[in-house]
Amino acid sequence: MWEEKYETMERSELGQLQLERLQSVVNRVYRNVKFYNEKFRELKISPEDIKSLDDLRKLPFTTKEDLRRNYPYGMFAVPLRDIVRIHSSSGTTGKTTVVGYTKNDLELWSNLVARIMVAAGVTKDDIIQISFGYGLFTGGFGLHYGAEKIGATVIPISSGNTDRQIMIMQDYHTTVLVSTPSYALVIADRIEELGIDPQSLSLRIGLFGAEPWSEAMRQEIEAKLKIDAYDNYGLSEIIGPGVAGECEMKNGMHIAEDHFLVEIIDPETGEPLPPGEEGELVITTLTKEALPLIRYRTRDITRLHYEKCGCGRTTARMERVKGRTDDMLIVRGVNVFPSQIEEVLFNIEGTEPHYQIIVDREGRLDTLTVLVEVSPKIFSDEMKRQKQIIEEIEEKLYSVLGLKVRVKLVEPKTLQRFEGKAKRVIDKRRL
Ligand code: DLL
Repeated sequence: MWEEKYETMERSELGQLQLERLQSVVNRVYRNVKFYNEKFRELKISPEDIKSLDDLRKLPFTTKEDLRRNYPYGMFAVPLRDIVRIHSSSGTTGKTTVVGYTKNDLELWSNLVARIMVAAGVTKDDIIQISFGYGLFTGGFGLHYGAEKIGATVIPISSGNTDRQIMIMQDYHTTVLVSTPSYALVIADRIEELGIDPQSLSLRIGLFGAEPWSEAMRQEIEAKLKIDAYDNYGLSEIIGPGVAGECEMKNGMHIAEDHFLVEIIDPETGEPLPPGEEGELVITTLTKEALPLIRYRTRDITRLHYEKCGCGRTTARMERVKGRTDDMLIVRGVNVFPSQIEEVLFNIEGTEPHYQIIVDREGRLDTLTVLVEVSPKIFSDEMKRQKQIIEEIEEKLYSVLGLKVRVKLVEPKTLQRFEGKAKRVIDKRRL
């Protein structure tokens, strides 16, 4: 473990540490961030009211909208001269938000990423190819500094140019691939297409994150690249990657709870839910200096588990993210997460792991169409076989979603590929 003392802390001791840190951060935002100062006054609360961790629920939520309203630097808790780095969120759901780091924040970030890397079995002997975009996105730089921290060899290749990725992987003997899961699949497909035997590569571990992916997709990537694939989670507003990551048990992502206080709430009512219930993840940063956030609503849907893990860590584990409250589709009143469709598709023989979901409206009725690539063999097969596959997918989707979905098979390699986060849903109702 990278920071065993904190990763295996007795939960009562951890609670004490969290409370001290919570009191300190609440004090800091009250004094240094106008937004929080006003909010606290409005709600008639003062930092002294936080006497236990349960008092957290007295504090207001922070939303992405709040960050947007205070764009670009309004939420910073330190003067700009103490900020040494700026990143921003990917802006997939609107105007980007700006995040800042002090020197200490960068040090913390590197250590948190080192934790998730070590948890996945990465060591200083590894050669790590970072195929996340570098730049304003936190993926590239975040994983980069964590990898250097543990003393591994870093190849900062960034995303894109798949053939070059593969050439470097072969020539430089890459042992760890870091990217989005969808880009890992693109690389895996290309390796197959080029007739390269994945066993001839030195790859052994994949660290994937930044977008939702299913268990079936993990198995697909592991089989194609002959590696162990681990999930890791984070978001720019909170720090970037390093918030949580899987250990070798692959049984949920360990959250760095000594730095992040987590809750699950009902996204409709905002009420905290008991452990194990599914809902929206809410995070309070306990130690960040530049941009401390109180009860930040991530919009990510997951569950938390608190039992001790087989690896010995005592920190809470979050389940793989099911989706975001804002990419949940409501089709004829039924809630649909793209990840549910993915799970079905990946378990069907003859389909490729590339798909697109199209929501439209015909008259007053919403329609859901799923385009799925099939293997070249199926595509050239007789109509009967294709019809069977369509029926099989439609039936399985109906049983999972309770919704009639139209399935169309498309030729291999016709759907768009992604080097960063995949965009699989086209909602024509809003266009
Ligand atoms: O995606 C940070 C990151 C980079 C995490 C590299 C992991 C690896 P943002 O661009 O701000 O930051 O996007 C954050 O991405 O709220 C989730 O909706 C989604 N997300 C991130 N990791 C996962 C994951 C980075 N492992 C948003 N599973 C988050 C599912 C994820 N969704």
